[in-house]
Amino acid sequence: MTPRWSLSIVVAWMLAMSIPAHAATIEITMENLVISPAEASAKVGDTVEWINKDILVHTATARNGDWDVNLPPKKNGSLVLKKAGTVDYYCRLHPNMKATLVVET
Ligand SMILES: [Cu+2]
Repeated sequence: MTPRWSLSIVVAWMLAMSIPAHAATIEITMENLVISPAEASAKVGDTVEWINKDILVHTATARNGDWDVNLPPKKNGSLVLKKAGTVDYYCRLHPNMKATLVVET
């Protein structure tokens, strides 16, 4: 392996690693009226994708009013996180469905 070839591998690896580090997608499942995981952590710029596996409509509604994502039956909904903080959210239609999202800078 020539030094030049190995350098290009390192550069390619760094590029590949830097993309998910800046914008990950966090998947959160809603199934049988339960949000899982109940506590998820993410960073500003990440996308949160809720996956509704139920045949009911759910929402992911932030208690602080920052966001309100509608999740039709068997559909996904996503959101790009814009600010840091701990956000408690719930389903407006099934208030027992509660979870927390910890967003770091
Ligand atoms: Cu619901």
